[in-house]
Amino acid sequence: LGRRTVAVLLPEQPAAREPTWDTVLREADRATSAHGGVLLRTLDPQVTGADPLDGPVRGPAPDIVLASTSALTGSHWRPRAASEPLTSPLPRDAFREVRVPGRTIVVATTGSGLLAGLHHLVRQGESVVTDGPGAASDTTHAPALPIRMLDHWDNLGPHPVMGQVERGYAGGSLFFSDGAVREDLSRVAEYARLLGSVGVNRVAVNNVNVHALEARLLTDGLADVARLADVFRAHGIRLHLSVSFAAPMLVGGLPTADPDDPDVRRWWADATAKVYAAVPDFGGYVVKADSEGQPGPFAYGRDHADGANLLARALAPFGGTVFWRAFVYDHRQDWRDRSTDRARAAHDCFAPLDGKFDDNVVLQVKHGPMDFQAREPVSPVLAAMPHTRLAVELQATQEYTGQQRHVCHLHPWWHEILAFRPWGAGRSVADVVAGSALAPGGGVVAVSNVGDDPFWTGHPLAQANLYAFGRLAWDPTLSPERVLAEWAGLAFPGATERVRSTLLDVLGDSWHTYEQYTAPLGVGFMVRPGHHYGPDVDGYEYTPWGTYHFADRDGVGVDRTRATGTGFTGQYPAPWRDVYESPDSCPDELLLFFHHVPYAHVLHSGSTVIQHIYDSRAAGAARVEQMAAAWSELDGAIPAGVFEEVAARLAEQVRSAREWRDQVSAYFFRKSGVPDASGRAIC
Ligand code: GCW
Repeated sequence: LGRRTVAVLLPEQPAAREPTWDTVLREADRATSAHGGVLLRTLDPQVTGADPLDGPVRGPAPDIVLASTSALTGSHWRPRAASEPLTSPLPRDAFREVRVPGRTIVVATTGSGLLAGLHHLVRQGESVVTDGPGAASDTTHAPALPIRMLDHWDNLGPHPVMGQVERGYAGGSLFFSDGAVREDLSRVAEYARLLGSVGVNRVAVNNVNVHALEARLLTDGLADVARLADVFRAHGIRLHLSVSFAAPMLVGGLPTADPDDPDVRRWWADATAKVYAAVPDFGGYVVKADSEGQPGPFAYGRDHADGANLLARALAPFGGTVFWRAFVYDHRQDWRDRSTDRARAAHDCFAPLDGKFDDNVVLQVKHGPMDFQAREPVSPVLAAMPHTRLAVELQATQEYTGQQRHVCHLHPWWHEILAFRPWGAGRSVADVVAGSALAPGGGVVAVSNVGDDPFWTGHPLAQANLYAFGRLAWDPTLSPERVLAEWAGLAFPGATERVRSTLLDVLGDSWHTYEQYTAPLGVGFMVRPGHHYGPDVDGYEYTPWGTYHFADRDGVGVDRTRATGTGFTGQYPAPWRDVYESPDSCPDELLLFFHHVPYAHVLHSGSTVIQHIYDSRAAGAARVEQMAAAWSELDGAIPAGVFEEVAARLAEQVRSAREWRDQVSAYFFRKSGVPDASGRAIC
């Protein structure tokens, strides 16, 4: 907030005070005193006059006022720009920004609303207070999505196969070390602050693959979980745990985890009551059930509504929520079986259960029907369950998008997903997860890309994905360009125009570039099995994972049509069921997701499939070389540590993109025998 004078007016009664009020004071102090500003604080404004600032707050007239609506009770203060009294209550997390020439006032009813307002002001930099006749305005800001959540896939200690953070590319866990919650949570406090500043309001701290040790967080670990919850609470964030569906057996010693068993129900009710005794505002559970080896209700002949409602009923008396993941498929498929289609699995399992979930169940649906590939269609589950609270799950951790060694800015992709209209016109995915009259919204969840790395995200530029996630969860309509420019300004304060434009250049289109050198036309999974880094076109082709491209000498792609394929297109409502059904109308970028076509098939772009494979690989790798060259120009213009870290990772991205180009091109040349029409040499 620079050299401004800031007044903070908060309620006087301790009962009405939330922990976030103190954070507002601390943050306002941080944003002013460090920059030569002045903070006028009062917890007892004793508002009587027309302008409370003429009364209790002594000192220079404030440029900025942050006030809770309750602290202004009794005040008749109403700046000319204000369309209604400043005391009018606002919804949770919302704030009002009233500007008059020379003064900006933010009011909110809750601490988290006021905190959001404060961060909003900080983001505006110099223009936080404006003069002149055009400076009067009154705007209410409220998050579009009620739930803005990050899931961590952190284990308590190193896991023999996955490491401490499953699919983590930013070091170890921020929360856990040596099998327990860290003693020193000061970095977690910085993390909570960071998340609060971008509007994240829930966090799940442990992996959805719940191993034996982590299953005990729910019981033996509660005192430590409570310490973590305290840290997040101060920034308006509720804590969640991932739990094992078999917890009654694993930690409770019962012979079964059957949702219909009264002892099982009692066990969950008791365990949950103890969680709330330790963490009164606990958010709830996250559950991966019957998926990739995790236990679930299928073992007892029950469905996923039975499973989810079991936990929901334990949480309901305390206001908790179950985030039940829809990522359920057969990971032991026979690759010879061409009729089973993994893309169908979530819809087949969940769509028939619409309307059967309790009100405090959120069904958490991965954005695509497969698994966070660089390109997939939007999951049809998001259009199939109008009576169910739905959340869309994104993956900030770059499992299939370069593992934070590659620059891959995901906001344009996420923006496209949230703006997708499953019925062609009308509601978008963002609207679906915001809720309707039939079911409240479940919001948006991202798998976190953060660890104990000094840059938080391994690749320093991957911070932009974390930032974008928070901002798009607050307002999915924000343009990726605008948010990226905002991030660049905040992450590199005082940067020159040249630095900023290079950042935008390197990051802006990097998802498309990544798609170009890796995954042509909607084919996914051409990665090294297990760790998923680098190319291996047939790596998953003859495995049980259901992730095939079916390339042969004549063509490539998966026939998911109703006419001749797996029928997956039929899971979409019109018009998409028909758009995807025909190769004539299917968008190029998804062609091979929905169709098996000959290499000579001509795309809408005018190119053939095989020539597109060659051209886009070459273009993608060449673009990465340009990105690295652009970055090298920043030597000396930004902090050396960041410059060098990014330069080293870009060198690896150049190497890896060439490897992708050459392996994928060679593979399809050898399969098809069709030479590259542009004359490029292919091995
Ligand atoms: O993409 C797969 C990952 C698994 C992950 C799983 C999931 C946590 O490879 O590592 O497990 O998705 O989302 O549950």
